[in-house]
Amino acid sequence: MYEVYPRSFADSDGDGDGDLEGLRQRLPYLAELGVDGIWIAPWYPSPMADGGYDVSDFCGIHPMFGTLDDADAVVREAHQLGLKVIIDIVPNHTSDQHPWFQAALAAGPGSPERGRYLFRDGRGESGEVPPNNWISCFGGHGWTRVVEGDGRPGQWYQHSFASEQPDLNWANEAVLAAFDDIIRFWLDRGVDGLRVDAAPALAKAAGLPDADYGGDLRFLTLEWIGNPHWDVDDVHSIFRRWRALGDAYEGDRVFVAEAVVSSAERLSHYLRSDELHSAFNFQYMKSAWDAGVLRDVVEETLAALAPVGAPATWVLTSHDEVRPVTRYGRRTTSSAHFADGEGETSDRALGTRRARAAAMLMLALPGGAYIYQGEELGLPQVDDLPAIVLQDPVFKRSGGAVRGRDGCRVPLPWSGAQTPFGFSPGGARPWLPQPVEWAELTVEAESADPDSMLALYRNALRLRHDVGELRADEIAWREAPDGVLDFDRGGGARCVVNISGSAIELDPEYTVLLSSVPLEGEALPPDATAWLVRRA
Ligand code: TEU
Repeated sequence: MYEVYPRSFADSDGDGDGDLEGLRQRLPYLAELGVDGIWIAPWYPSPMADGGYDVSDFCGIHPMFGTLDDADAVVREAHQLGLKVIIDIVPNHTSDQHPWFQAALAAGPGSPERGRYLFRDGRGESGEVPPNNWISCFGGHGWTRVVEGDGRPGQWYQHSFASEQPDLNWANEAVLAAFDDIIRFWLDRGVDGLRVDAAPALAKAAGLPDADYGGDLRFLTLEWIGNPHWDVDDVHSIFRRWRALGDAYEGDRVFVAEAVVSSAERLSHYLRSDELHSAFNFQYMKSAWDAGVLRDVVEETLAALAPVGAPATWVLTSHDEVRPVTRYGRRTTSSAHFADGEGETSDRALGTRRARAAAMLMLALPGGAYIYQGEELGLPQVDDLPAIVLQDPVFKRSGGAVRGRDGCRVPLPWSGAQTPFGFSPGGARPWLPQPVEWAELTVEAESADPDSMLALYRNALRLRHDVGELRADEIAWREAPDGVLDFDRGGGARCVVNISGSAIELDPEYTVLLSSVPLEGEALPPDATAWLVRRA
């Protein structure tokens, strides 16, 4: 699957923002790349306080992106090209500009309108202290106080993310019923599935008790156990309801959870046979470039998902993460938090080399894989965007201490030697500036270079289709030196990843199908991966 971040994919009308017509025109590129489908990040009307994850109408299309007709055309033409289409649904919160929230502000305390959200009176003498100690993912506390109709400070509302993203109250049947209709609206239009944003956030512990963050006031959901606003067990009844709703449709309709939780075992709960179908593997995505760590995550993932019969997914990055060629070239190669590794210098050549090896590892594992737009071009994180163009609420809410995620959202370079590199027609200025060095990283330039990252992704995806063993369910580990991953796939195929400091000899009984670096003789150098097949 290929993640499309529509604002940065392709701009057809020259306003510097990507749009659905731009996406439609470029669908053949994705079919040719060899992916089976696309996941489109939010395309809804939105004030863009959080890159479109602040939705003001769940059944519309942002005018920046086009119209519902344009969305239908994307789905129709994707299907004609054999691509599935999954769209993002953002059920945890709305925009503060959503009519529901505006009605809640107007209606006042105790109203059914406020009951759609988590409004509470404050503590302290005049309600000036937030109702509890919950924090926001983007920094600061997770409550904002409103001004009531009489002009006085009044109740507080809870938000797991920015203050422009009030959390919905999923204990309220009216919210459940409204989302049933929203999900049907899109399934009726023919989308193949929904990616469920921030799935573990939906349910909150009854009574909204204080959380114990153990002194670390960061949103470290990978580590949270027993948190009252994340991965609360009540969340599962919502997904059982959705599964029943999706199963009533003809064809294969899937739900994909975005669920950053504390273990593969906790994740497996979302993937029980009557809940969601698959989930992004954040344990894997956030792992350091380290053979032992990666092997442990692969084994834990497969062991945890087997009992629920769910397929694994493997993913290196997304619109929220530091781009792999930058991350793997830093000293800190893990990414538990947005800020991890920020400010460290990155060795681009080393990072690119490792990202190539990592891509081949990911694509050799049993299950699905997600590629984020630009990953296939080896784009680096743009970590020197001027502060004036930064839009991520992380930047603002951290008082500028954390730059945030804009650096992985810079518009794609398609062709030509000058910005906007074919992203926009007529030389328009893209909404985030592209580095001039991206002339070497355009689709056009990389298509002409057999050693490019794009060529590697195309070759790897083609082999995944053509060599059935690479798609087998089984994986069998072989004894390997420290720092080396070596496993069989489906009998005849084999993947070797060298994360040790020195070259290793490859088994002469095998021949190389694909390697992440050119090989000299029978040796696999450090930070490289080879796919092998047994000699006839
Ligand atoms: O991200 C939510 C989410 O769970 C992650 O931000 C997670 O908390 C983080 O990776 C911690 O490791 C989703 C979207 O992907 C993101 O772009 C939105 O900003 C966010 O939801 C709010 O809708």
